[in-house]
Amino acid sequence: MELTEEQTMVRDMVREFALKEVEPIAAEIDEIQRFPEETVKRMAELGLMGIPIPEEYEGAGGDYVSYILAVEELSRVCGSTGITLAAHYSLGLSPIWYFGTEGQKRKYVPDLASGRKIGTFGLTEPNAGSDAAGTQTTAVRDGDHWIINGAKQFITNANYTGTCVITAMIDRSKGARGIGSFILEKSMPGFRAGKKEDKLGLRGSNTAELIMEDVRVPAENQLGNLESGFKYFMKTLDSGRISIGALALGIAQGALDKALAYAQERKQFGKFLYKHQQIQFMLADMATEIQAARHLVYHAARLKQRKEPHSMEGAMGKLYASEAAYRATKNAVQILGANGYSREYPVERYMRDAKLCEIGEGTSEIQRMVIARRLIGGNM
Ligand code: COS
Repeated sequence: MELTEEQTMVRDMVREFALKEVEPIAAEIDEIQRFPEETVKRMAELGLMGIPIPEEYEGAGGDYVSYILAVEELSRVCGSTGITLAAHYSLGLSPIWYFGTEGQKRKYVPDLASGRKIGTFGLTEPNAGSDAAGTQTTAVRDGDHWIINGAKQFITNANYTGTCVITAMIDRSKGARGIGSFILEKSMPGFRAGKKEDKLGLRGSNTAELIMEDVRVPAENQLGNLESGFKYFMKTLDSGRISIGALALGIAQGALDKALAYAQERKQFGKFLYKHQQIQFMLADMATEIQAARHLVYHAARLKQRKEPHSMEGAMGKLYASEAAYRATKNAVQILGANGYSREYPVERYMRDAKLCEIGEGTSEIQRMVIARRLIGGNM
């Protein structure tokens, strides 16, 4: 697929880093659910934590497609590392970068873009998952502060976050229009991470609760106003879904890499697996779906880069790539047979990791809803 010279350079650099420093620990961090702080530090040194952010704000001054390529390449060897970067950049840093005031950007973006701090996004709650507007966290005005109370759930990077953007209900009578967005710092009294989740997949990524008890947040930390708070979160998800598409794409490609290698090593009935037509068909379907997914995800990324609407295209990329990744990883396990089912080989990890892509940042059902709404709205 056509990439610029710079995009190719970023992809190759991340590929090399991923193979040398990420893949060797991928099984271990999955097994013991260890967040790889050393990898995040290295990603910061390599400028990966804020690829599309200008150098003036301590980013790498690259483009959005390069960032998507970085998520894909990391996920090709380790989905946990891929989602750590995707959640940090697309969900934690982006709302401040795209919707913050100049003062908010100057205060928060450099620490995030340089990787000195990790970003998080607090939307999901025990009763507000797919129904994003169902938030029960509240923000009550007190002079020049907001007092925030509530709890967020399944928050990626929660135990390691420095800066977090969250939603809170200001005026329940207004529904989604009564929700505000706020920037919180981990150091604010009353703000803490809670229980870490024990997950099926992406076990090297950190997922935990965020708890807010009478957190006093300065009024200037509100992101936008009451009219825009919820919309900024929805727009953040529109773009975030492109990075989950890239996560799925990387996982699927990684599974195909492993299945292809195995099919050329393992002999059954006197010939290599890849010479059996059933295996060839599986590999061909995997490769075809991965290529289709890549077109959809890169297309959405290019729209985002050109600042064009990409809500539907991002949802299509995420939906297709996630479902293709789950099928591809299941096939990879099947091709490796009993070895595929064993933890000695990485493909069972790929399959567990792929499942999250059909759930996080909007389930496949939500993606279909977003796509259908755009179709009915005539935006095709
Ligand atoms: N961009 C800009 N504005 C948007 C938007 C988008 N993508 N999606 C919705 N909005 C706006 C609407 O235009 C509406 O504004 P007005 O009242 O001014 O017309 C407002 O937000 C409320 O929208 P709507 O009425 O459509 O809200 P719903 O409660 O029906 O829910 C969905 C909309 C389902 C799309 C939303 O709840 C959603 O995306 N849910 C999934 C959340 C998710 O992905 N969670 C995963 C965890 S976060 S990692």
